[in-house]
Amino acid sequence: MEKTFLMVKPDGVQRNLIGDIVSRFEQKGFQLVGAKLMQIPQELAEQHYGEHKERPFFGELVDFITSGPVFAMVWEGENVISTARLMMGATNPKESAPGTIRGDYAVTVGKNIIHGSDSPESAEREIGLFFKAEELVSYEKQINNWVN
Ligand code: RTP
Ligand code: MG
Repeated sequence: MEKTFLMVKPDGVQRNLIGDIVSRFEQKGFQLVGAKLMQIPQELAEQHYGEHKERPFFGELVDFITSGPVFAMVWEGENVISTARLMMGATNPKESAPGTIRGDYAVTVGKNIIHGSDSPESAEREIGLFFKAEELVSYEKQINNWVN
């Protein structure tokens, strides 16, 4: 089953949005298979956002993501990578639709509440950066028979 890496960023944690965000993905029908509240070390932040190394906002991005605790999660489900991106909304909250997480809660691109892997390759890479294999669980829920 497909897995993705999602993370409530420091602004989402500070604004008490962990519960709402977890609830949205649970209610959609996805299954949580790993989670932890953590403070991201500088080196991990630089690796995680490595694709943006040359961008002018890289320094700010790393400073922001290391500025306070984040809630890191792995979610599982059919098409979870692309569907989670739709549920998050566009990167810039100016363009994210109402009903999406960023559309409902964010105003500026630098504080856009949630991160989500953008492809199967980045999902695998990011899950590996943030979680050890033994921190993920595999379990069956009867409710999945009503979703799939
Ligand atoms: P994320 O990686 O955080 O899930 O966001 P994303 O895929 O939607 O967007 P991405 O292009 O990967 O950008 C990563 C994060 O960088 C910040 N950003 N700032 N100042 C700017 O112009 C700018 N552009 C992007 C955003 O916080 C974005 O989420
Ligand atoms: Mg991204």
